[in-house]
Amino acid sequence: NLKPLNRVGVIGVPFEKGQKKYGVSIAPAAVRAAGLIDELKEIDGLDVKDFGDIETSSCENNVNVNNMNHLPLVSACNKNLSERVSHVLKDGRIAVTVGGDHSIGVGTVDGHYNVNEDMILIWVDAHADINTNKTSESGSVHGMPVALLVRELSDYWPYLPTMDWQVPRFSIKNLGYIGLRSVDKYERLAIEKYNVPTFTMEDVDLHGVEKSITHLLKVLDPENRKPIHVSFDIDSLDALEAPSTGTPVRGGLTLREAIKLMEIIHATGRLRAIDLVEINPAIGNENDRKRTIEAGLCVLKAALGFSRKGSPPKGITDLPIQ
Ligand code: NNH
Ligand code: MN
Ligand code: MN
Ligand code: MN
Repeated sequence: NLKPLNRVGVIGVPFEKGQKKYGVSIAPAAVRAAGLIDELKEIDGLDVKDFGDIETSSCENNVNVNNMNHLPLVSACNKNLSERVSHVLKDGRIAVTVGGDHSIGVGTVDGHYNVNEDMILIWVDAHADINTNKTSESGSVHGMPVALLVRELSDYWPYLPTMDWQVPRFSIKNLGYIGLRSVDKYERLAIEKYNVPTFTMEDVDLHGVEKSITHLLKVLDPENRKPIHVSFDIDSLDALEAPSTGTPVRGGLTLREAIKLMEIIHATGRLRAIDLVEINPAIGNENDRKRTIEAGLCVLKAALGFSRKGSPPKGITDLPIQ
């Protein structure tokens, strides 16, 4: 049985070739500079270890095979990332991955699945990221990670050069969505075909974020025993809360809703991996940048046990006497 873990391992992924805009690759440095490690260390009882950044191949490779931009670079980065995530998990830590665009979800989920096939995946995003190369209108791999990961869709892909290391074994039955509000036509078809439990913003508005995530967890894991992987796209937040991202969408989660969502996930004691992706510090002004990074930090901290109630002084039971 899974017990709460109070150890985390942080991984940075300075990678942006899964989408077209400059800037997502500087997010790990920007989030670190904003105090990521120290703020996590301030969480009561949390043991934080920094596993550094993933090597990302910088060779300019503009090939666009099969409507998948920079596939060899995406593949190489994710192969390294998958191994690093597995390593962190085997070290008995929650894998905290700061991207990078969302194509890196391929590596984080692959690395998690390789250590624990029981894992369930909560994809928190404005988008469903379940396009294949045939259905994608952008050719950007950050819109395809879920389709690459799930075994049920493997027949819908051609042979993908450089991707032999990644065997899609994760079942779509263990996937749930929350936050969606910009879903492409074939993505909607896939979600309905496989009956993926999905709380769009429409559903969150109807039921509230607490009931939404509680229901999702219940459906995916009625016995409360499976490790949880949360892949959090910053654009799940409303564009007002997180403006510095490549594809902002209005009408999203408030920061308070996202914090509540993460507090509920933390309370399960079963969170084992969390990705924070798509922060783009090169978009917007200083204020936008600061707001977006702060929002990301708040989300990670809530997921890892930061309490809005504060924490009492360690080993002390009374106020100091004069
Ligand atoms: N669905 C679009 C695509 O496939 C947009 C994806 N953009 C994202 N996903 N930011 O989270 O290109
Ligand atoms: Mn995404
Ligand atoms: Mn998105
Ligand atoms: Mn706790």
